[in-house]
Amino acid sequence: MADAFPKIPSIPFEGPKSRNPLAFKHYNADEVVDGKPMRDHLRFSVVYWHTFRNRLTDPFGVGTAVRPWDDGTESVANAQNRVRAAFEFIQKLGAPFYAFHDRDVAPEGATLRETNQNLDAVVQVMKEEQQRTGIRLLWGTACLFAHPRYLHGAATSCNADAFAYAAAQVKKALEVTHELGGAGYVFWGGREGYSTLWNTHLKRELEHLAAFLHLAVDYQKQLGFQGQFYIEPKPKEPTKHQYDSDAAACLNFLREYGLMDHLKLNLETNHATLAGHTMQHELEVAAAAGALGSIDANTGDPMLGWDTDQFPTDIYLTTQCMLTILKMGGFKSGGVNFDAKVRRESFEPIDLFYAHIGGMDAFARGLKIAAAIRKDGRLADFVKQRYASWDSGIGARIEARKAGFKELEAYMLKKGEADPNVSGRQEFLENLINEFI
Ligand code: XUL
Ligand code: CO
Repeated sequence: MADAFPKIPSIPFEGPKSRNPLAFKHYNADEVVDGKPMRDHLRFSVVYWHTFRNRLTDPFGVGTAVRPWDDGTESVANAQNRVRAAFEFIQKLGAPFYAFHDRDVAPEGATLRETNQNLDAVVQVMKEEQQRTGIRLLWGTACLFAHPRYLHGAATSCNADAFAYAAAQVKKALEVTHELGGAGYVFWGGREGYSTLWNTHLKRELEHLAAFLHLAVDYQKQLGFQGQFYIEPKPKEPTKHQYDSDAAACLNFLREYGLMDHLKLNLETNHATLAGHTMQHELEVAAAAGALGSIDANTGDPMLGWDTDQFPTDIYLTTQCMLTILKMGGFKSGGVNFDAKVRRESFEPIDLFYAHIGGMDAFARGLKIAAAIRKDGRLADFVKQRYASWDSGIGARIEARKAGFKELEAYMLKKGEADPNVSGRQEFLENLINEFI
């Protein structure tokens, strides 16, 4: 196959003074930050679905994407060629990972058997391309939301056959993820939710979702797949209410059904904002439970209330992400996965490069800024001081569960009043952060 991006060289690092739009200004893969090369901190990943399958349609218009390497057919040969174009892109960009859904990479056949054969034929090329380039799979997943068989959901469908079909599909997706040496596997509940409660047995659907995940864990063990399982919260779209609505709801679900040891969270910025949270909130909630696994890096548009999946360029956002990730000791199996798409107006192949370069540079800056804030230490010291009353005396006795209500009453009767002691200093801290940005 001829090169898909013949005019585009491998993207170099040229530093902040460069004016070359096809160069990194901040992402320098080998540069050591806080004891580790940027490459290993950030573990950037390109998504197959948006970058290679999204035709840039919207509800009002057809696709606009110009993709000269793609003949537009649903043939296996076209799917195999697309893989070669994808790996050329990822290699030129210098991202170490990618992620895909089963149906992104290979066409659905007339039967499940034929669909599985199509997938095998394309996975062979993916394997060859992984070996040729050294690019690795961050995670695989199954598309359990596009086909009409899943219109009522997959694991939470009212139809047991839809559950069975989804199980067969995930079984195969796990097998190919394992074959490709995937570092993880994601469960995003595409249509696992409801449009109206008038027709929905909510408790039964939740139990089915839990059963589905337990069956997946069983099969993971049978396969010997060591990759990390993740669940990806999202509150709405396509359903009115998705069961995995936010980090707290996912954690509650995992705890209720005995799944906490088996799944971590894959958090996405635009899903956080749809849930009425900041990404920083979602990250902190997951990290506090020891369950922050990976992130889908993107952003929404505050003027648009839907899942616009834009590339992240906001340095405050990337700084907040990297502060929590550094605090938890870095990614283990996860990474910064660009679940983002170019705008419908950005239809040329080169726009895919600009988009990813911008996202990678924004995260590289976020990483450097977060590392500098941590090295400076004033922010962490402030927080530590703010809770100093818990480090000794009555606070330490409460934390150790030694003081009961009787002792606390006696303590306050003697002391008289709880002094608000110090200001929260929000403005002071916002200024402090701005010293670094
Ligand atoms: C949908 C979404 C998915 C998951 C994988 O909003 O984020 O692409 O990341 O199924
Ligand atoms: Co996502």
